[in-house]
Amino acid sequence: MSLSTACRAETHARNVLGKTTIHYASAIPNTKASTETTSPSYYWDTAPPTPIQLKRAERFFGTAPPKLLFSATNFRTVNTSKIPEVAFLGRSNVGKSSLLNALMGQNICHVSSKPGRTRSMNFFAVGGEDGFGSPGKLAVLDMPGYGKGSREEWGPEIMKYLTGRKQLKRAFLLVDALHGLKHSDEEILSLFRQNSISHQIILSKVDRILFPKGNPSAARIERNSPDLQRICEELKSKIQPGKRDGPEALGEIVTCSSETVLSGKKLGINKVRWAILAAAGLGDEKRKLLPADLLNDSFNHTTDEGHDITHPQTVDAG
Ligand SMILES: Nc1nc2c(ncn2[C@@H]2O[C@H](COP(=O)(O)OP(=O)(O)OP(=O)(O)O)[C@@H](O)[C@H]2O)c(=O)[nH]1
Ligand SMILES: [Mg+2]
Repeated sequence: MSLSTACRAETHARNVLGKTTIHYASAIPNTKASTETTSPSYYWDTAPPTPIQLKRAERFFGTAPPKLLFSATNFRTVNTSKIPEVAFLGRSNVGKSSLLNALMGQNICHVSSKPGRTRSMNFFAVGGEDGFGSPGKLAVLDMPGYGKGSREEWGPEIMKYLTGRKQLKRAFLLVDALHGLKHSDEEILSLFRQNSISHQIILSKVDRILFPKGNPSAARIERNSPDLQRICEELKSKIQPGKRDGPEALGEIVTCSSETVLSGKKLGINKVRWAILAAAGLGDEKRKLLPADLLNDSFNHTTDEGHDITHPQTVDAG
């Protein structure tokens, strides 16, 4: 994608859906300040993250290796914790554990092509020590999926967690880009609204839309983005059906692929990272990025084998 095309997509492309203006945040241009090529995400209640915010989010997750805090098979056995939490939910096989691995830069969650692989709620601390005894400033939570291959009794346990957990800042609901929203997703969306649980949609496995055949490339993103845009537009009315039964999903749909690397980064992962920080109230961290950080990508090195964050010895203070 040319710089001018990307800038145009980033700053000008807006689609008016009903009374809402959607900011179509497409590939971030390949400038020295940001080398990230990413899939288009959709922001109509919020502003798309800036390159600096994306870098900050990447840096937050790269500060220290993730740490498994605990696993629980029912809500009663969930440990107490003081740090903010975000949870990843969705149908089995939608890509929750893969996304968490991509976010944390380590293959720490179990991934399988067989639905129902994750069988407990797994809490991971990220962002480095909080200074009050916790190994992380934030906990991210991998949940068992619902639907095919899942255990019947998970539904009530997940709901107990969602409604009873004070420090839960947001539930991220993954929707498979190819399969779209299913009845079970609509049911959980309705429960989110009825129980006033803050939630937003992540569109997973977008490589299947953007690169149905052939290798990932910025040109293919540009060519196939209208398909992705159409999927998001259709989702919008379903996730924001009006406030009749409670607060709707946040008006942003972040799209990602945990298995596609472009320009050395997995597609859309920094945008998901930023959405997490924003949800947890950690987005306004005062720590400054030095100009060198924006030019030097060395702390987030990706190999063909996967996303691999090397943790810097020092984090700039201030
Ligand atoms: N094409 C593609 N496949 C993916 C992507 N993310 C995950 N997968 C594949 O989807 C399958 C399921 O991935 P998981 O991460 O285990 O899914 P899950 O939602 O955690 O599944 P459960 O734990 O069973 O609920 C695996 O075969 C992954 O390799 C993606 O971005 N693109
Ligand atoms: Mg899983």
